[in-house]
Amino acid sequence: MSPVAVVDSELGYLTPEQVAKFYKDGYLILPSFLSPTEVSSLISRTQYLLDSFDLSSHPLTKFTTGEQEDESKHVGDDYFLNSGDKVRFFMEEDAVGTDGKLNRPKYRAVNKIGHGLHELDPVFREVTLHNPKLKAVARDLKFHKDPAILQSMVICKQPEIGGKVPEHNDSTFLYTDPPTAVGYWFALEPCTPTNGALSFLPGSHKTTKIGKRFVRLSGGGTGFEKVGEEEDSGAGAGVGEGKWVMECCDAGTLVLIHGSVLHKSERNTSQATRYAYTFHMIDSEPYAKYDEKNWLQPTKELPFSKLFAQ
Ligand SMILES: O=C(O)CCC(=O)C(=O)O
Repeated sequence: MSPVAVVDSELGYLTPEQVAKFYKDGYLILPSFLSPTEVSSLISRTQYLLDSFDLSSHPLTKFTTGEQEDESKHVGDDYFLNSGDKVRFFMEEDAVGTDGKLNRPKYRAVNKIGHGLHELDPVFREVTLHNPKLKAVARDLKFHKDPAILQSMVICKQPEIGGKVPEHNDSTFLYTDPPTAVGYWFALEPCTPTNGALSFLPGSHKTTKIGKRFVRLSGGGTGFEKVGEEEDSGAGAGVGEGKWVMECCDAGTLVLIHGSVLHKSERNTSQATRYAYTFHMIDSEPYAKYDEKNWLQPTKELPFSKLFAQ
């Protein structure tokens, strides 16, 4: 642990008003959290990764967060399930033709890169695990006692085909008992009404029960499973109609996302990319138990890193 980082992170970053807003709305927008230099180094690194990955050995795995019946066919393969400690590339659905081939250059075809960037890639690692400002935010928020980091990704939201992300909450996908997921989402480019800015249903974290979770199925693949006796009061078409707030923002903005708050983003219909970097924090044992059925599992080689121990 670096002594400088400890001193800086203990200075604090969030005001009491910002902390209160996070707990009231279930999310918080922090403009200019990343400096322009940090943003351009993350964009350059993303472009390097997109240019240099090997398409010839790629299974052309598509990614969707929808709940269509065929979802497990898309995501329930080894390429997805074993990506927690790797840097892998998932394609936009509309970038793969009926012949199974990409219909555009690979750097314009990738929906997201995941899910071990924060551990394995030096540039993403630095901004995630060795960032005094981030430690200060986590300390100020007091959401976690001993936060661990997992499931990092760059979401590319490609021009014209960047798929919509239906309304969901993150604790469904990264279940702990009790639920403790928080998303840290960084805009690397301006987010606008036409390129797929995030939208939120403010306050929904207080009324939404985590009634289902996304699990590895015993017979292989993935699916949704009911949690306890709770009715799932969460995502569904038409939920919260008229009450959603779209949060357009500039590059460098950090958005904190409570694991129970409903959020979504629309398809990118513009000519511009909408790169974002995101990862999640959960609390560690004994404060929360990470579910062994979760799609993403820590490995012996790469357990979840604890933020305050870095
Ligand atoms: O970046 C997006 O469009 C969606 C992100 C999201 O929903 C998430 O990280 O949970």
